[in-house]
Amino acid sequence: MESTNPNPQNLAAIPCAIALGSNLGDSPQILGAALQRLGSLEGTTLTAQSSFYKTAPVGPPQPDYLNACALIETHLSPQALMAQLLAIEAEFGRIRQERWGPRILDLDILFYGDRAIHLPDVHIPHPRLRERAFVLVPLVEIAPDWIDPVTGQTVTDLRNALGSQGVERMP
Ligand code: ROI
Repeated sequence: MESTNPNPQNLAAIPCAIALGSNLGDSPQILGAALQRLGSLEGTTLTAQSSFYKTAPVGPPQPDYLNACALIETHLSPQALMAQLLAIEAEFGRIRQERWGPRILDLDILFYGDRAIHLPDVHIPHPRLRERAFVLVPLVEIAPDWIDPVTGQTVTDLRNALGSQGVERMP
């Protein structure tokens, strides 16, 4: 049916990198289920997932986080993908409250192909990814050679510039 075809022009799927984080509830279960949900989004395939990492909280004192990254290929637009990620967060009970507060599930778009996108609620690449070891360490596992379109550096370069303090790979 034409109206429900997410890709009527058969455009190529765009590779995207997504960050996942949780520090409330059963975080390993939550991240596992969220990864499955990413792969079940319309017009979207989950192509890689990192290990899970226990990470020291950045921001105000709060419990340690569990972080991971995923790669997807999607036909969704950046805005539609963002809306779907917010919907998944809501399914898991996340209420967007305190800006730097603890959360059941946080999903962020890190990269959308090689595009730089600035819309009122969508900023891609994620503006703080270069200063966050809890993002770069999992990401280097699955996308070491991805080039950040803003700096021209690879994810490996960015991680090496930052180190991996406070980030511990889970067995
Ligand atoms: N700190 C860590 N370690 N991991 C996160 O996912 C995370 N997310 C956040 C803030 C509050 C910035 N701190 C975090 O949003």
